[in-house]
Amino acid sequence: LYSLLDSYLKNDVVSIQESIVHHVEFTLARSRYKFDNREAYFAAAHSLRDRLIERWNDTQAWLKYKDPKRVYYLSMEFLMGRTFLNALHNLGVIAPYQEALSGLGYEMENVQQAERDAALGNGGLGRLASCFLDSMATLNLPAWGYGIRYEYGMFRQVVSEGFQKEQPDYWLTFGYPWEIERPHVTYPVKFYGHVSVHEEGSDGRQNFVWNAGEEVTAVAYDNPIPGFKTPTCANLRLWAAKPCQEFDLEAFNTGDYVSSIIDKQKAETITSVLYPDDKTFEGKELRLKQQHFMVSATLQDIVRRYKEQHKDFDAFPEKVAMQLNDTHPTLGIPELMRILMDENRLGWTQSWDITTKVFSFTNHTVLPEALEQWPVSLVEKLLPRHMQIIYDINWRFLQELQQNHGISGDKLGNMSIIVDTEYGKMVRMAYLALVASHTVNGVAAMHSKLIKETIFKDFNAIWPEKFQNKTNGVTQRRWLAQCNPPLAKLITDTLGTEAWVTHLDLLQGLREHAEDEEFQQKWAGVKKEAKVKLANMIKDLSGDEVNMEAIFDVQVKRIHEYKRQFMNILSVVLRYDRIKSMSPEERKDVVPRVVIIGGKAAPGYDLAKRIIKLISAVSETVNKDSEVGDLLKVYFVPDYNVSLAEVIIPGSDLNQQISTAGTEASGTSNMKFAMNGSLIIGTMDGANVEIAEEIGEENMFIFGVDAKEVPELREQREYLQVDPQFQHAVNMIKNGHFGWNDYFNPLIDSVTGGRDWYLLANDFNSYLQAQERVDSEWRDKKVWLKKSILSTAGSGKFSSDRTIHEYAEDIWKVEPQPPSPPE
Ligand code: 26Y
Repeated sequence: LYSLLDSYLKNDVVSIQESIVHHVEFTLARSRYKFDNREAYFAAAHSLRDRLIERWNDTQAWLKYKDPKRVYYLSMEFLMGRTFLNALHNLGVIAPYQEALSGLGYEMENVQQAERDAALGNGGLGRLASCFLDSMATLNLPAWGYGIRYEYGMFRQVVSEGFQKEQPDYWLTFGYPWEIERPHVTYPVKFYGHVSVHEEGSDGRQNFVWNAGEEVTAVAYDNPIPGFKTPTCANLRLWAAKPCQEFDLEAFNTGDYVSSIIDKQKAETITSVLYPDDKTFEGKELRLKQQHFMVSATLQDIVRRYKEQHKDFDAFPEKVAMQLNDTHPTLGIPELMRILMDENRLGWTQSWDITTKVFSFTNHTVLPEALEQWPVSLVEKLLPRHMQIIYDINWRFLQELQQNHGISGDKLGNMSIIVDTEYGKMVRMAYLALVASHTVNGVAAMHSKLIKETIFKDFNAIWPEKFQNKTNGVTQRRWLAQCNPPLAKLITDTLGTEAWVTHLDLLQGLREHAEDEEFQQKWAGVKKEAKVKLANMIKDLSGDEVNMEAIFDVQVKRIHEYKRQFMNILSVVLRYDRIKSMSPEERKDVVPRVVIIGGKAAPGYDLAKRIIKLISAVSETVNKDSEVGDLLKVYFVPDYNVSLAEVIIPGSDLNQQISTAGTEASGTSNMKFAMNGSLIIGTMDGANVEIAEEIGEENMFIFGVDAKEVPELREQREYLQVDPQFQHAVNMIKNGHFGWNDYFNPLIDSVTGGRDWYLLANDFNSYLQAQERVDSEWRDKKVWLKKSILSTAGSGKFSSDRTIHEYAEDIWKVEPQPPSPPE
């Protein structure tokens, strides 16, 4: 149990080399005299995995012994990226591994590159879940993540002639060394069929029996999550679907053996692919199956673990907290009710009391098109018992509204979990999550305020105490220490301590050096190193050598109208036009820019795909224009993902966070950029507002209307004067300056003629002025460097350690459980 205090596996260079060579020979079955970079990676990964398993076993044994309250983070997405460097860093063994590998003839840098990203998420929400795991482990919290082991992660984006093409991401091809298959941890998950009712017992209580029409097996895969320099190793348990052994034996006796096998294979399709759409809800049956599959396996697992140590359910709320990452795992609510009532014979009142004490829920968006509403007919067909329970929950909830809150009529209908629409009856998942959760939170102060005033207004009126804010954060281990070692070293040297890696507030200590010229020179030096890496990446993808003196101006995130990449490119078009109209003499004063844009469009999101084509078209025209030369370059970086972010973010000078105020719930890349000394040009939206509070508005380039002005401006869109520069940029595209004019018409239509839902035209002038300020401040290197230093210095609040600490204290009521030796 206490071997972690006295590890069996040694971390000296020779022991590490022995273990690497051992894995080359016996795990990979390659010759120990001849292996390539990829094999070196797999062998080193397996050697590190051994060390993780040791910690994992000790941590889990310790938790079983202590039996504290645990927290489970339920999420349909975990956007993990690579694990190798992260695990090395958190275990504090980068240096010996580097030496071990180089002694064997391998460069750490090349070995690392052989790892493929685990991209089991779309964007912000999935990456947040991954940052949270890192922080939970680092804070020694008794925490597990639960999700799905998709065989195909986020698609690979290939850009061909400017058009996005989606390619499957079969990330498991050569095996994934960071997971541990648990063939004995399996649960049956049921679908379809019908419910029968039996009167039973002396109390005459009804007994509901769900006779399923289909059953699949969920198999656990554990992914160890090491904390930074703590003995704790948390767990991410991902479920894979396998055909069920016992079920439908009947089918095999009908004579059609081959079709029966093929039928069985269908079970596996449940976990085959991540849905790549992160903002428009589509009521696809397979997606609902995925959600139920994940929560059913998870709840069976959690209940089994609890029952191993407790004879009844009385202590369940003192031992279990579950966080729902958006509404995607909300079916966990009726599933827990079903398990308690139908499988453990608890009554409704006790089951409901338990359920409402264990669940809490995070909302990540106010955009109506992203809110999940499942057709009652579909839920009824797939999960008949769950639909009954949802009806019961709703009925009791509506009773309560009438009796305790005097609500009736339309208002009652507005709050109902089940709503009648033109497409039939729907289950509003956010309302179900809200009714059953003890706490709901938004992800930045502004967003948490907005949900109380808009989508959850009526609920806030009756349950104001349910609502909280938990401003997002990111892990400084991955997003500063690991991805930017030169900057990390400068920070450590300057502060005289490495403690910022777990106490990010200490970055404040950089403030006093912000104007120190010698320090500024060092700062400029490390920024240059990071820019060189980014420039090399651009060289690899375009063949171009970019101007290192240029502002590296970056916008990387999913492509969406509300994020306004279109507005960015319109300003680039104007900049291009302006340079073209200048005399050679005037051009000497132009501040050079390298504009970098990256991000994936949901495969069915037509306008987003046209935006990608537009960026590519502008890029092509601008980059080959010899008159413009290196005063302006534009690149679309294909296949933006976690690993590319780790190069792009440190190498940027300026980052764009330009969503229409009130639309971006938080944003998290804004925090990563700030940590890495990149200046923000952005709107007062999401977490930008709090970032401005921390690093000072004067150190950012803030523009645009306030969220509170947006609804009224939207009303007036038709009558507003269109900014002439906006019109000019739009006309250039329309007139075919970049080719493909007809193809861009739908895009142009979306922002003209009184449409422009996201107010691009309205914010454009203010945006251009902010861009002017960027140029003028860049000219004064000292001013820019000072702001860059202050950005990093002010980013301490945005550590996910702070966020997780708040969740643990205010919502989960769980405490750190650092393993310690016996008394
Ligand atoms: C239901 C389905 C269509 C769906 C799938 C994924 C809906 C939403 C999502 C993902 C949403 C998401 O990534 N939201 C982002 O969450 C981040 C973490 O809180 C925020 O920083 C960011 O502003 C928000 O857009």
